[in-house]
Amino acid sequence: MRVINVAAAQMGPIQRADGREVVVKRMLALMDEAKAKGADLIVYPELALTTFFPRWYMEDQAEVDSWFEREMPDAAVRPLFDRARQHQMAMSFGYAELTPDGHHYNTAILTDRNSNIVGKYRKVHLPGHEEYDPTRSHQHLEKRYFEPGDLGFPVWRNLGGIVGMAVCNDRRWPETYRVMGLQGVEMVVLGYNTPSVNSQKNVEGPEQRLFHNRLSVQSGAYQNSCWVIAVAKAGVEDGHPLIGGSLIVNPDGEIVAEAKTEGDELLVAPCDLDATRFGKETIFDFARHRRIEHYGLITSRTGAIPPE
Ligand code: CDV
Repeated sequence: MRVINVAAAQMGPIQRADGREVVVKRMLALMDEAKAKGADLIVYPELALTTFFPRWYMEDQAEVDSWFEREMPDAAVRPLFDRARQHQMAMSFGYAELTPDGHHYNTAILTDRNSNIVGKYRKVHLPGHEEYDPTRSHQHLEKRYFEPGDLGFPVWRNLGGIVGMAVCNDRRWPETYRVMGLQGVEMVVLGYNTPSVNSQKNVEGPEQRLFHNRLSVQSGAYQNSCWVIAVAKAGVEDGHPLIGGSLIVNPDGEIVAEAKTEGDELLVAPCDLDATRFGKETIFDFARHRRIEHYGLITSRTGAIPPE
């Protein structure tokens, strides 16, 4: 057995006025609870340090940049790194990254037990739109504030296993998991901020959104025989509701833990990486069963083109 005790640290809402110090205090409380429960790895949501700012239409670039971190760790976040090292706990969390040469990404990092950053991922599948859209019930301006990630879907050796990352909307795309699956991924960690209602279809409410969350995460885990840890930022941020429903899913695609609230809530589960082997050696033994001669369209065509 190669067990990683994983803590999925769902976070309740962060209001626009909440400073990073307040948020980091909440993250530290979750980390201390995770330590008390024997966690080796703690996973926080997408954009864990701030409110989900892409819901706000902004034209002033200085205002936009105030939501981004220019270095990692910066002063506000350093206590998290210090506490994680003290606890000998690996961690992953999402944040808005502004690089020294001016690029903006929706980023997640992975650290080892000594708080060294061993992995960085930049969100590839950016949802939403670039300009203010009055037809939507709320704005989702990720395409305005972020560039698509430029790092692909790498995986890293950490905690005795092979770990990959994704961010929110990436979890809905089978390509996300498969590219990591082809590198032998054993655990995918991801965070999300999913509005409880579809901004373009108001009958798609929280129940259906939670269903799509489970469907995406469970199928990604099963079809690549890996653990998936999916962690929400949830609850009502300045009047805008986000679903909870954080999940720990095993390599059979079964849910082993699921959040019950829309607040700060910790799920802890022992995840045996050797449990990934059966699927990887049988029905999803890629080397024996995949037929890449038929998959060319996946990388040569972006949008669907129906026959004449
Ligand atoms: N933050 C996200 O990527 N949210 C999307 C919403 C817009 C659908 C998601 O996939 O949950």
